[in-house]
Amino acid sequence: MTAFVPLGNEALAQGALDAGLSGVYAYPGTPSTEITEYIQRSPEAQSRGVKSAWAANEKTAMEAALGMSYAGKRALVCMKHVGLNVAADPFMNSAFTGVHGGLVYAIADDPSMHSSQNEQDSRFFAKFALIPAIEPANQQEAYDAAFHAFELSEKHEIPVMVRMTTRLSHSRADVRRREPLPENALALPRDLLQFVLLPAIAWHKYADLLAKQDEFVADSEASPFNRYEDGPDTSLGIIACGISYNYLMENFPDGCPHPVLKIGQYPLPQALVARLVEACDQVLVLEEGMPLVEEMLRGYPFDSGRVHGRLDGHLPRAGELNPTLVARALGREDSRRLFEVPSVVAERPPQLCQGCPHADTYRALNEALESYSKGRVFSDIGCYTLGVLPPFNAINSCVDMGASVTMAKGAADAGLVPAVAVIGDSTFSHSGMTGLLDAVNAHSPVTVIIMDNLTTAMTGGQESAGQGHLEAIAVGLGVEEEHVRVITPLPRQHEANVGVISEELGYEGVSVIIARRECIETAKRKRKA
Ligand SMILES: Cc1ncc(C[n+]2csc(CCOP(=O)(O)OP(=O)(O)O)c2C)c(N)n1
Ligand code: SF4
Repeated sequence: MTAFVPLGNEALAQGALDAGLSGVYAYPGTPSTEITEYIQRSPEAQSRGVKSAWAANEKTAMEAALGMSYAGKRALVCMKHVGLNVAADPFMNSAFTGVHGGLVYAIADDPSMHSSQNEQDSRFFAKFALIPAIEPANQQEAYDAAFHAFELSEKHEIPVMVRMTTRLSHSRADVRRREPLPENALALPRDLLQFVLLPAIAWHKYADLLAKQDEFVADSEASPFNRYEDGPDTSLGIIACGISYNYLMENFPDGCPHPVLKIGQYPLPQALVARLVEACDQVLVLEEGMPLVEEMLRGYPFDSGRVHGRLDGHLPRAGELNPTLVARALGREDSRRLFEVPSVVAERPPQLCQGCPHADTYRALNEALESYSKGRVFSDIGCYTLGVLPPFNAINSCVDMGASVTMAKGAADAGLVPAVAVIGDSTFSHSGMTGLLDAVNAHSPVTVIIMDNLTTAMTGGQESAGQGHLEAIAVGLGVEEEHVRVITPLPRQHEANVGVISEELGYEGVSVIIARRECIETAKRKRKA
């Protein structure tokens, strides 16, 4: 078939389309966003009617995909690593229900936290849920992973994770496409109680899941994503997982002299691992993220100090790997050009765009708060988190999506009154609404400012689920209508906005101020289009 030069994310997306995808369900988050955007832009997906609207959050996305799988069709779910925390409930339970149509979870991890609040390794989640995971090493494998994952998923009636990482998601290489597969027809599961996790059924489901584990290992032993490459120098054997295989090979352009076990499918292929461990004196484990494989090898009788990696300082304990770090771990530091950012690239702290509506909201909020002690603004995650930096110095927390409203409530419960939450429109519909209901039920003295820039700006301007409904949602959740206020964050409205915020700060109940003006970047893009 034809070749093309996609991002890793785009390769996975095209692979899913070619593998007979009927729907993608996702909430945006770097580095995963392009998977869904690619499908949304694809003329082929449009002509086939592949479903691809953004969900309100990762949990709703995963459950909708599970519903599509129930109806017999192939569904893909995409999110960043922290999104999987939000979707953890359906994720874990879907391993018990199993699937009907193929179900693939594309989870993009962000080691080194380029655009994330923490560093996690989703392979642990796959292990926790006892489901297979595929970790592509390059763009071709990302494309092929979609086919393989859907095949595994339907063969074992189990959801399958495809774990991506930032560098693979966001770099390009040529990929050869395969002959596309047709989509599945609409069909109900043979057993109409398959998805009913009542305890009596869940007992059996758990037994089924445990019974499948040996089959998963057998599949891993034979997987095209796992490969044993022999080498003459057995003083060291190397286990290279996912993209770290490429970092290894960059150090050995003429071929690696050591035996290498390339890992791209989990659970670990036990026989292949045993072969390497038995053949070599020492074992170096290269893995992007956390030392999952290294931890599994440690503590076994064969270990006795022979297993090296992130846990014994051969590689840094945290952060992304790169060819230079791998060269150092191999004691070959001088043998190759080091992977360094050229000094011509000047470091520049992130900042709000000139003319950003959030800047005007923060100026008004700071002035309205002048008469109170500092430290009472709980923020959320979005462009507005940049309000932590000068010249605003406006916020005091940023923990996880939705935590602004609930932390403000808890602080108000403790006596910090007024307590302020600032939350974007997308984050509010993702996970702020339930916290607002808690605040209403407790009549907590909190002022919630919804920074409504009419988009999900931070991840590139996707539509936001609550758009057009925010006032109705606030009132529907029980906020009194007179305390649902709308302001326009513009310099010429500054005095009026300070006035509204000051009034609501003085109200000893729940108030919601919607600061509404379109993100100027989204507006520019719309004008250009
Ligand atoms: C659980 C989780 N999912 C996704 C993300 C990625 N992400 C960070 S902020 C954000 C939404 C930003 O939109 P909004 O709240 O409207 O604020 P804006 O950036 O538009 O100011 C997203 C999707 C994340 N950090 N955590
Ligand atoms: S992208 Fe939009 S919301 Fe984000 S800083 Fe720029 S103008 Fe503000």
